[in-house]
Amino acid sequence: MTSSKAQSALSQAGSVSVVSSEETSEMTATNGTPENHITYFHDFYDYGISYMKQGVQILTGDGGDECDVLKIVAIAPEAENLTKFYIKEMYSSDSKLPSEYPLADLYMCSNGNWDFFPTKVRYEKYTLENQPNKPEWDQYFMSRIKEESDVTPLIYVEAYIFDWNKDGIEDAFVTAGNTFPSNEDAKPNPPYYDHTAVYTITAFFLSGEEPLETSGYVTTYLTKEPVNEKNEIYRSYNKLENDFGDHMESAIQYDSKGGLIICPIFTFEDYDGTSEDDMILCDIDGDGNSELIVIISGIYNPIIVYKLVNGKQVEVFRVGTGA
Ligand SMILES: [Ca+2]
Ligand SMILES: [Ca+2]
Repeated sequence: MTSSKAQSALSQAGSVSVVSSEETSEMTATNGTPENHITYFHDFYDYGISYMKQGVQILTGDGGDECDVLKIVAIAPEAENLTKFYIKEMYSSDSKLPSEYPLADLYMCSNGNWDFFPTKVRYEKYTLENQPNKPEWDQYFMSRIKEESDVTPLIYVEAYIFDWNKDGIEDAFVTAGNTFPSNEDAKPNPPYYDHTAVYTITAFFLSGEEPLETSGYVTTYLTKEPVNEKNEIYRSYNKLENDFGDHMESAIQYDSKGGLIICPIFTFEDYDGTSEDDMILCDIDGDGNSELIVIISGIYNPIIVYKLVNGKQVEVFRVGTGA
């Protein structure tokens, strides 16, 4: 990294070019895009996600972690020397500030030169007062929640909406979840029912296809039995009067009348928060069609690239994170 930074600085000073003469001639030959082109996704690291070499995609299947991928693309230009294509360009324009969009400050970087975001995305963030009316989504998420509990409300968190397969029917990448971070002083306010669940589920709805759940959990281990280290109850809706138990998140559940209430959760455990899977629609390989890039929440979880093949989503590449 240090030597590239030095190269970059030298380049800016005009004394050394960061691209080889061979690469320079390729660039001029194909209107700004070299024959061999690479695209990285940048968050903390630079993840190679497309490397087209003489018309053939090199990054396919399971690429291992980002270090393994860097070995595969070893002779390709390094990410920090390339043009940045900011993910905020993916979103259709509305009144939101760019910073209100997921991943808005992150970017792709590439030596390609084409429209990286041909499929525009509408982003919707939901509140308890403003929930979407989507029976198709309800059907999927309710069936998942009811695998574990019949008395847990369906709460939507956010959705990315677009038309990836261009059939005029909206496709959506949707997260539902009934927990959220909260740490103000709180008294117990447990749910009315005993057998409730907490969940976070992200699913992709491509028109004409079965929903694809990218990640999710529904669990019923959280009960009204007070936190009590001796009894190995480390997380609960209740705590004993003078006992420990940190409050760092709450759940949304039903009261006795079927209304929604906020139920503080008390815990002895480490709390690493809940988060949603993120997604990007981006033409990473320059074929004019967007790929769906899913960033599974949580450390060590992969970044997965899907392509549309005969109208269906097909996983073509994954790279592990957190190595
Ligand atoms: Ca569609
Ligand atoms: Ca593409």
